[in-house]
Amino acid sequence: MSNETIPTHCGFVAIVGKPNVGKSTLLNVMLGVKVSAITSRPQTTRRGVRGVYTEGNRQVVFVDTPGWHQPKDRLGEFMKEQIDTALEDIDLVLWVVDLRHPPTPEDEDLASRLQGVGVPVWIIGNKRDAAKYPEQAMQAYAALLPEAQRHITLSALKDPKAVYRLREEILLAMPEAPFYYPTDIRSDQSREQWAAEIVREQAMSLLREEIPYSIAVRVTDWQERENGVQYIRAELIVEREGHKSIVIGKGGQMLKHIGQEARKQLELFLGSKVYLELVVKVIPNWRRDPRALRELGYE
Ligand SMILES: Nc1nc2c(ncn2[C@@H]2O[C@H](COP(=O)(O)OP(=O)(O)OP(=O)(O)O)[C@@H](O)[C@H]2O)c(=O)[nH]1
Ligand SMILES: [Mg+2]
Repeated sequence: MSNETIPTHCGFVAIVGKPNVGKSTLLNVMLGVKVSAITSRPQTTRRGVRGVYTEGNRQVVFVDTPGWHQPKDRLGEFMKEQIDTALEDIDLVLWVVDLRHPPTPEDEDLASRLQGVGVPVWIIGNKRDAAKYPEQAMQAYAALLPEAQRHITLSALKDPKAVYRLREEILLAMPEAPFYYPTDIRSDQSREQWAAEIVREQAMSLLREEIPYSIAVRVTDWQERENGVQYIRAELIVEREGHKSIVIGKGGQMLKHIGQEARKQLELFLGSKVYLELVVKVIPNWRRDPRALRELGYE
């Protein structure tokens, strides 16, 4: 009959919320691959990470963001800017909240930021599996943002089917527009950035106290060797000599452990053997040093 093509739908969706509520977990489940680092510690995500999901003639570009918090240093300011950037030119906001706890002043602060955002906001009440009073908690969050269009409670960790249902509704809400990314793209990160995040995730999980926050990771070499082994060299950057010896650990045990765990993850996702070389370097007070932040990709 006619050679009309089916129109495509595509949009940007920002995932925002306080630290540790499960934003990155939600994104990874939605995509079916690990795009964003997850740890049990708040402030894991440091930069806006785009995850792309395409199904048929519809595409969603999700932007995972750092947790909403009061910045204490230049890195914190960078993280806050990443949230502002993610809220520009978007079609939908997912405000993720933790149903285990009632709202705090930070939620009020974020809610008032979202009031003027000009696009629909859906409140996603996460960690339903571990919440005693999920309905009451959701009501309290909803009261902070009466204009929110939808209130959805789920468990990103324990109930992937609920996440897929949410993904379906998001796909349907996308406006008519050309695809922003090719259909085989899952993330805007380079493979080096992604691998660095995997290493940082393991370092953050295994180290204690303030050390997780003073670590940055960069991949400085990546080669495919003749036998199919991926050789990856990564630097763990710390702020002080004292931190360096903690990251290396007694007899090198800590660094070895971080390397083993990160290698497992990398091999799982790359589907090939990985030789991971880790070195620890000191850049004094890098979180406050604009040049160092730039070098580490936090600019
Ligand atoms: N019980 C429970 N835990 C969850 C759920 N979703 C995420 N978590 C856990 O919550 C912790 C934080 O998850 P993340 O996905 O890193 O949270 P985030 O909001 O991205 O955190 P930041 O990047 O620090 O802002 C991890 O230990 C997750 O395993 C859930 O549905 N139920
Ligand atoms: Mg995160």
